[in-house]
Amino acid sequence: MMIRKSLLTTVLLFSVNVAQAGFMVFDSVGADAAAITPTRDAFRTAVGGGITAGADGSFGGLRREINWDGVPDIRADPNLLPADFFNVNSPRGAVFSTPGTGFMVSANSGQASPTLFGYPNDFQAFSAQRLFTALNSSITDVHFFVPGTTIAATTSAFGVVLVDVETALASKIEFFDRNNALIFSQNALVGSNQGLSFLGGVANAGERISRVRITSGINTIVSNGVLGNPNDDVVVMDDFLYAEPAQVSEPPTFALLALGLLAVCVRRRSRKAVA
Ligand SMILES: [Ca+2]
Ligand SMILES: [Ca+2]
Ligand SMILES: [Ca+2]
Repeated sequence: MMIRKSLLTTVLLFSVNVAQAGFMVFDSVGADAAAITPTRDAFRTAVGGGITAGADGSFGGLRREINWDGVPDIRADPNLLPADFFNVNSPRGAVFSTPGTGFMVSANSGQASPTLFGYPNDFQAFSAQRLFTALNSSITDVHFFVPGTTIAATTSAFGVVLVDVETALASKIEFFDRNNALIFSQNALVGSNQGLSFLGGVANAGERISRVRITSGINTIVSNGVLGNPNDDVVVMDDFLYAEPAQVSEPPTFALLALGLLAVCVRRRSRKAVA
C-alpha cells in the first residue's frame, strides 16, 4: 500500500508541475516592421532553425514560418484560402478552423482586389505584401499535423505578427494541450493606428501545444473593404512562426511504469483476498 500511495503522489505532483509551468513570452509593438523585428529574431533564436527558409517554410527542420506571400493569386482576395492549404498545397503542418466563414489572404498590388483588404490607412505588411484574416470572425484556430499527413502533432512554440492592434485585451494568443486544457494565454501589446505587434510563447518545461487560438481584435473582416461593424477595433495577421510539429507521443515511460506497478499491486491484493 505504501508503494502504491507514493507512486500516486509522484504522478499527481508531476501533473501539477506541468500545469503550472510557464512559457517564455516574446512581445513588442511599434510603427513599422523594423520596430518588432528584434523581438521576432529573439523568438527565432529561442526556437532554433536559423534565418534561411528551405522548402515549405522549413527553417533547418526546427521551425516553420508562414508569411502568406507565396500564396497564388487564385487563392487570395477575393477568393478564399483553403483551411488546409498549408498542409496540402504547401505542407507545413498547420490547418486552420474558425467559427466564421473561412479565411482570406490579401491581394498583391496589380490584382483586381485592392491590397491590404482595402484598408491602406489601417494595415501594413510585416513581410511584403500579403496579410491573412479569418472572415466574419476574429478567431483563428491553428491545429498541428506532421507536415503533409493527417497524423496529429504538437508544437512547443508559436508566434504571430498582428496588424493594427489598438484596443487593450481584445487581441491575444491561447495555447491548448492534447486534452484541450488552456496552458497559456497572453494579450497582445497595443499600438497606434497601423502599428505592428509581435506576440509569441515558447515552452520552457516540455509543454506541448495541440491547438493555438488567435483572437484578432473585436471587429471582423467581411470582405475587401467591408467590416462587421463601423466602430470596433479590426486586427489582421501577418507572419506565423512555430516550432516543427512533432507526432503526438505515447504516454511518458514513467507513467506506464507507474501504471504497471499499480496493476501489480492490485493483482497482489486480489490474490490476497482470494487466499
Ligand atoms: Ca486602425
Ligand atoms: Ca506577408
Ligand atoms: Ca485596428
